[in-house]
Amino acid sequence: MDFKAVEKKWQQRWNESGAHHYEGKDPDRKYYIMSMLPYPSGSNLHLGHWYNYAPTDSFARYKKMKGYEVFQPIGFDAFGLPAENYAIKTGVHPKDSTYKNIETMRRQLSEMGAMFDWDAEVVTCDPEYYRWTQWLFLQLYKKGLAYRKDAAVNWCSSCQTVIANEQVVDGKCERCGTQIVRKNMKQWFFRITDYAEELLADLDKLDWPEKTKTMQRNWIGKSTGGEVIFTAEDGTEIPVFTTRADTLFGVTYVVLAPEHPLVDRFTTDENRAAVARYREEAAKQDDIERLSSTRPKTGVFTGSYCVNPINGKKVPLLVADYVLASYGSGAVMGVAAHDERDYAFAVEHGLPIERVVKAADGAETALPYCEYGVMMNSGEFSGMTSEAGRDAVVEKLAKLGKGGKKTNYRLRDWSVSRQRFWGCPIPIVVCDRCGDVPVPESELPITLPYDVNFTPDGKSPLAKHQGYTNTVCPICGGPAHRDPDTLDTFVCSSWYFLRYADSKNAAAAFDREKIDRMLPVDKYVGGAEHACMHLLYARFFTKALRDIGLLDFDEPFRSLVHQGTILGPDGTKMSKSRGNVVNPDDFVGVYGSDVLRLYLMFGFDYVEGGPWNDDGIKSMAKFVDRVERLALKVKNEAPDHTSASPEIADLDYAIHAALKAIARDVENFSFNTVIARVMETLNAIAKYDASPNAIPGVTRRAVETLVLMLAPFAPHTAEELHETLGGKESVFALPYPVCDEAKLVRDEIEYAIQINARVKLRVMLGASLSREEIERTVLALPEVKELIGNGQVVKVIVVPKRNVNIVVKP
Ligand code: ANZ
Ligand code: ZN
Repeated sequence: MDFKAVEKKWQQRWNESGAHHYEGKDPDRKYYIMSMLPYPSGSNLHLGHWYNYAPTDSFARYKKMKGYEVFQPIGFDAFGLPAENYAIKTGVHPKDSTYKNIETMRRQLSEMGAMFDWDAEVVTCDPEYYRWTQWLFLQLYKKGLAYRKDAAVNWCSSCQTVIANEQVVDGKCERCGTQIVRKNMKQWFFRITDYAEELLADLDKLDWPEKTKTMQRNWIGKSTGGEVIFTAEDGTEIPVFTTRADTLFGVTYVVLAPEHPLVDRFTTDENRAAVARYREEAAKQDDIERLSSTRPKTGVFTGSYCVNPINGKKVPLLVADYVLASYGSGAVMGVAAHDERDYAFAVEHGLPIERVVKAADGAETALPYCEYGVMMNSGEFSGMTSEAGRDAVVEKLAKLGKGGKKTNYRLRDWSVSRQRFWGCPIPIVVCDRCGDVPVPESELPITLPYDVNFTPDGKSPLAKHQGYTNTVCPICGGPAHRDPDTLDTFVCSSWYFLRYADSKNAAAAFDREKIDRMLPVDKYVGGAEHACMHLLYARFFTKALRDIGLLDFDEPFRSLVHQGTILGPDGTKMSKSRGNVVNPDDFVGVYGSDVLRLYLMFGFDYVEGGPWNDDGIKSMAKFVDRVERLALKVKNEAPDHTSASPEIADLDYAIHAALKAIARDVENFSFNTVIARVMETLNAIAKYDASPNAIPGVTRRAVETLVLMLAPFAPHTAEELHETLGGKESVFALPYPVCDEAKLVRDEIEYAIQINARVKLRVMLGASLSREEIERTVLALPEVKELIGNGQVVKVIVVPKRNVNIVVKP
């Protein structure tokens, strides 16, 4: 087959007939499937793109043949650092390189033959798109969900920008691997923490990989415990968060985080210099390092004391960096006997250690004793178990007005300001008199200027562009300046799946009725690395926009699949520096899109991925050839649906057993077993066709079914062969063949015949035969007689429906 001509022909026909355009005729049959949108990088589509999009497209095509109205959009995540960094290196403007790359990718994606609805395309750096990103920002602002504050943020010195907590991996920048430093800056945040509980609880509703849900649960990090209010000598209250209120009688000191706002107030003059020095040192450490259990526990005394509300005991107030400002209340009660870190700190600084919990079984335990046990030396609470005592202590504190129940989340608000050029401008004007003023909606979009010097120097490039920054205040008309930062590109991708459903809307971000009909997304496919970034942000956006009244569903992605990663042939991640990058074009050029698609599905477990190996791709091409040859052979035959024979029964059994397995495996994205079944079906048809009594019309109708079976996985080939066989409509207008259970009921069962426990041959035997009949029939078979030869049959063991073992003595 001239695959190049065939691919072109069908791609053209699909385009001309608008085959992939979603009409939305019957909302009950809508199926919204999408892959995470690509970033338009400089090079061609890489194997990872193919692996993400091609099998997903096959799933979409399968759903179409199952009668769904499938909506499969695509777009480009077009703002972002790589284009800007490329520009700094080469001088090519990010806008120019991005649009050029998009052009190339559009062409390559079309060549893949995926059924994308290009009418729905979104490009996040188009003003028609980011106009609405800005508008949504303003809606969040109005709702109090976007706010600006001076805060310690994560600074990447290589990317020269702030990044969000989610984008810090093991203390390093998610993009470039540079160690992150903390920096105080005025930044925009989205109040994702308002949704911590709902984001956590709704995970239970989602058909997502368990691992990803667990990662989000851990990231949200809910912790239930109590708040205890200590009181300083001057009456100032110091709340601390604890999960172990049962240890309250064992508190021997209280520690504030170095950044805690009360540190100054409690620091006495003689300690001021030491505390100041300590705080400066601590600012250089990142949170992960500060929490490390092996790190020495440094700290300093403030010179002040506070009082334990449960027993009136006076304990010293210290500052130490193992306490994080951003968690709980930024202060902890030091229980040296029962908390490992507190113990290490107390030992290092000579603080007292008081045991107040003992093992429930009375065992002698070493300190620190961190387990739950029985309370001791705890006044009225002595003798209670930790679990009961914890609650009782918190209850008593509540009565005293010195605390109560408290829940904490690890999740922090999402910092969204970026000090870079190639991003969505923030629609806020800063006025000396009026403060932060939102740009009136009628003035959107605030367009990104083209002529900007984006050489990084730690300041936002837009700040240097006078024409951009200088503006007038929308309220007082006085001189003002625009916020010079741009938005995190994850903001752009937090709502693109909404825009897809109404991408041409010039009057609104989207029409509520329309998206309520089309969303949530039924199947979302993309990389697992987005678990605690994009996938969390998109969930937050959906919930926030629901509360603003823009939509009416709670979750954006009903069902999620992560594709695996294809590694280089050497088993490591593909990278230019390792020289192990496999270019899909090399295979598309030689074998065509369908063969590469088939191979990607057959050669890997979709969610596992694995090292690339092109040994098998040739046999995939041969398989496609064999299907074609068979189709050509029978194309002039009339299909025969009526003849019957044992061979035909075998053939039908093979076809319908395959259909049954495919129906199950496709739903699980288990494409490798699906393709194996299609290949087995071809073998069964070829075997039938080679049998002496074969009827060409029977082969013909089996080949028709095979072409339908193959269609979602090799769409161009299937269209062509369907036409060869006389089909008038697109093969995708036909239903996917379904398993006829009746064809699987066989009155014969296959038995393995063993001689001395070794399988020698397999025979079909009537399902209704008794053990004796089976024994007699088997021993009478000429092949069996030959196997026994001169030996003596000692015993025959029949395992019904499975095997017959003949014990023979030579
Ligand atoms: C006293 C205590 C005694 C604690 C004990 C534990 C064991 P999770 O479960 O992660 O929420 N803590 C509270 N705020 C902190 C902060 N800002 N920085 C560092 N540590 C902080 O952990 C809650 C526990 O972490 C709290 O309970 C507190 O130590 C500590 F035998 O209070 B605990
Ligand atoms: Zn003003």
